[in-house]
Amino acid sequence: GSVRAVAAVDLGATSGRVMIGRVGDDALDLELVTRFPNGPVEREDGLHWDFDALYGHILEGLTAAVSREPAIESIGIDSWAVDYGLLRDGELLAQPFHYRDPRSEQGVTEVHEIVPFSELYQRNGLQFLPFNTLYQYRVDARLADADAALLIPDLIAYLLTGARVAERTNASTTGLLGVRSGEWDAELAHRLGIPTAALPALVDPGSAIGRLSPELAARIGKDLPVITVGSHDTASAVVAVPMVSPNAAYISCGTWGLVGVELAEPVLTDAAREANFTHELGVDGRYRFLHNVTGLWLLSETVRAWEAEDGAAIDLSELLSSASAVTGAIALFDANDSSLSAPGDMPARIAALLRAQGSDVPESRAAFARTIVESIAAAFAAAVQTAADLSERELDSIHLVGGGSLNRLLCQATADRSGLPVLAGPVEATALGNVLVQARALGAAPATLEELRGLVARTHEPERFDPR
Ligand code: LRH
Repeated sequence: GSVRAVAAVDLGATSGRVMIGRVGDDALDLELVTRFPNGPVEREDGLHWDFDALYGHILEGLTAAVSREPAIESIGIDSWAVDYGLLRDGELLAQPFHYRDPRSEQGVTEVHEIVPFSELYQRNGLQFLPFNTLYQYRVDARLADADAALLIPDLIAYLLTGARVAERTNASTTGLLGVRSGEWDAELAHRLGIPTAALPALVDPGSAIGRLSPELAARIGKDLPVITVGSHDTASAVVAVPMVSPNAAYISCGTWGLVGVELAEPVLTDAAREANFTHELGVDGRYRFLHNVTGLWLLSETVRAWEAEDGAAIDLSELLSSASAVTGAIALFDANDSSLSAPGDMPARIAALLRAQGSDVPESRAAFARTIVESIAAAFAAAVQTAADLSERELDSIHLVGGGSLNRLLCQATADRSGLPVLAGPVEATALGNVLVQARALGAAPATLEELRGLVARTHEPERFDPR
């Protein structure tokens, strides 16, 4: 059969990319067009994203994609969750805040005074994360002046097409969707003083929501539709996890490690709430029953601090191979400790945690990196076990996708600590999931998630790490 092409915009917390995806009967591949850096920017009023820069990179990337592959038929956009921009009269009110900005702490206190967390969990099914959008909205004074609040991928789609929608998988991370209904919980918003007028109509992944404005069609070189995908990056990643067993767990590992299983029904028990397991909405109405583990953030922030100290770049693969060669006892710390969530100073903060628990601080950088990777793997293994217990499943394997799947030390350590085989890859699961959902909407890919995953499995065979 013929091969069809789409463009995928995929924005992670540390880098973004525009890719060409090609899909055929037994073909699925990605071509990188541009990759650009992303990260927190400190401004007078706190940590932000440089949204204007991101948008500029996206337009350049789409233009280059169409010139390389004129057969591109549509555009799909995904990004990290929870963050948003406010529009008034079609203009962005300010550069969006970064979810690591501490302003949301006050929002947490205020929201939980009005609606206790146990009630919130029954309503929205979300694990507690201090930056869930509802806490941010609660302390955002500008929300009252806005006529729309759009999550990052929806904001980009709006700028491209003029269509204002809220794609459902990402909207579920706001905390304002009913976990069972998948609709805005207007009563909850009302109690929290969050104006519902700014919340756009919800749409499912796979909807053609609009076409490029004439001006942008001319600039990019083609009049294209924007098709919603699982616009929460983790939702797109889970689409492309090549799970063939119903008893597989997944870990989508980039800045975060999202660890869990896919469910058809929510598990809204006290035990799930106490274990802080979330129910984010997935593509095709599935639940992403998972826990956020701090992932490669710990390593990238550590390396960033060492590079600043040295005034020179560090070769990550060299660091990891020397870390693999470290022998002897390895100290572990709690990767999820809240003291590690802000940017900056990571080696010192990890050392403080180790000292506070009476552990020796590794002296060499290799040993320090080993401690980080093993601590992440230990947290992954614990979360997999909790997912198995809470969902009452006998798990037989762990799929590890995303950037972390390239980290062989992490894959092996996760297998060793969980006692389960780790099936690593694809590294670009998120972009693949984005491409597949567009292709399916165009009639160019099979109908069910199981078939889509089968295509990923056939074209991107995972690498197996058996527990030792
Ligand atoms: C991963 C991710 C994760 C969210 C966090 C804000 O990129 O989307 O699923 O919890 O960023």
